[in-house]
Amino acid sequence: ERPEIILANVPEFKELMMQYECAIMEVNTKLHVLNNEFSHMYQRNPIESIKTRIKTPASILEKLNRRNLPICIDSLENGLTDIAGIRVICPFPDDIYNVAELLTNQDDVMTVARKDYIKNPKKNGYRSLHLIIEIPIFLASGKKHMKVEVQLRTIAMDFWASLDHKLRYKQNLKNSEEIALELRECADIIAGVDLKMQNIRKKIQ
Ligand code: 0O2
Repeated sequence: ERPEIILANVPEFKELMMQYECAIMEVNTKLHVLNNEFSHMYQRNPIESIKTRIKTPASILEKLNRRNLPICIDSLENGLTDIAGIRVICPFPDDIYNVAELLTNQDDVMTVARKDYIKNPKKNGYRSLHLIIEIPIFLASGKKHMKVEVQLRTIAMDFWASLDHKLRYKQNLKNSEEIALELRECADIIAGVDLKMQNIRKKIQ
């Protein structure tokens, strides 16, 4: 049998994945609460949509291997920080920072790491705000702290990232250098449009 299928059937692994699912539910609820309150106060939503995912066993094994980490529960709880992932898509750049601040200021949320690829975009043009947060979940056996990766980006940044993602899975393209350059140009244009749209919103308000 394939290694990822063996891993997927280990009881301790299944239990941990269930706990990561619970952690995602907690963060998802926090984000929905913030969105509801904000829209009640300002008649617009700072969150356009939320996507959640649990990393697949195959992807977990690939990352453990790439990072030379042993296949054990400790690696899955502390070595990898993106097993539970939430992507928050916001209409405007300032929404990203507002939502991130309101989330990380909550007293049961601890920020483990923060990477601002909006202020410091990646060389290829990738932009998003990445947070690793730790939140408690309450199980029959007691309280457990779980790490969740939260990626916040605008609708436009998400549009760019989805095309970039497709390119990365087609590495054997003949003209990939040229495509990468064009994508980089698009990323910069998109960043400009995001700010322009935000300024228009401010003028309308
Ligand atoms: P998936 O399918 O989303 O799980 P890593 O690169 O993962 O070894 P680290 O420090 O976790 O190391 O990286 P980082 O940059 O903080 O976050 C990685 C995740 O951010 C990726 O997850 C993507 O979701 C996203 N990301 C980072 N850089 C890019 C990029 O250049 N283009 C796109 N489209 N997405 C990016 P995974 O694990 O790659 O995939």
